[in-house]
Amino acid sequence: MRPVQLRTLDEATQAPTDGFLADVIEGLSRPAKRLPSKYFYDARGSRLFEAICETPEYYLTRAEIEILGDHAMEMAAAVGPRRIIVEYGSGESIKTRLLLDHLDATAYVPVDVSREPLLAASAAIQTEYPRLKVLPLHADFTRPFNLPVGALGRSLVYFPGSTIGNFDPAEATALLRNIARAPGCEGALVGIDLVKSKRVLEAAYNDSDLVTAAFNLNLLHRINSELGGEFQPGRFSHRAVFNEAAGRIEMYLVSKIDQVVGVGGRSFSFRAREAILTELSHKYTLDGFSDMSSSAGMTLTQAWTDDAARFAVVHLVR
Ligand code: AVJ
Repeated sequence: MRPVQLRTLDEATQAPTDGFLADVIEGLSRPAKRLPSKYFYDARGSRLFEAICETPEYYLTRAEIEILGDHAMEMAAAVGPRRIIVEYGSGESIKTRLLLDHLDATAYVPVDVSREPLLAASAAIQTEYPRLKVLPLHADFTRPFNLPVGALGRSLVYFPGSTIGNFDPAEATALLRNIARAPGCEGALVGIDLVKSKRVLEAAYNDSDLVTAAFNLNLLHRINSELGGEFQPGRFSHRAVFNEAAGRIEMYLVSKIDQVVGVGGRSFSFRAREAILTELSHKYTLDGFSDMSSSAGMTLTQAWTDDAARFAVVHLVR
């Protein structure tokens, strides 16, 4: 097949990473330090995430692919024909193909903060689906953004991968409310990871090949290369624990020693064993997610799970 040249539309107002330095300084200045998880996904981080999906412990992606393989036709029937599909956090768009094969969509708008993977995935999709209008949008979907001209009409938000789990309940509700209010948007297909045993969950975020550890530590490499940070990543270790009360995996980078690290002309001190929170990954029950959707003005009308009921794809209608 002939490769296709595509241009990403950059949301002009603000590049997705403009706030990187400000967010790092703000997060490391807090008494309980944290860094936003959206900065994991530079080119290397995106590759590491794809590698996580291949580890035996990280069941999420395989479970979601199983669901799409078994139920994409029912999903397409629920969504209806001739829709614009707007995908949040599209990454490699692997799962999207399973949907597009059944969906009779008019346009596909992948939205991602990571520019190169977005472009590569969009070009590949355009080659494979020549009649589909592919309109990549390089943007941060947590901020208001405009759909590209040519993608106006009835749309569906496709939000797979349990990325919504990265947001705390208030933020996730706000995100769903924004989806519900977007002009032309009729609803969403959302992938969520379901609550299960602490053992299985913690294994998924502590794979034995240490790919997740490398993914977590990549944040420090990225601060070094893009912001002139002076982290020595070997002086931090990866930790992921399931907080049962909050129903979420919490991922941290833990300082191995007392140390001071410079970033952007400032210095931050870390005590031995002090932790930086780098990611939350919420696990839901179907009832809990349905309640949250209702409070955002959306109704959960259908849910599909894999055979082992580890993961769900739900249809929300506004
Ligand atoms: C891409 C946000 C869905 O939370 O499971 C994988 C990211 N972090 N392993 C998740 C991730 C550690 C992932 N999401």
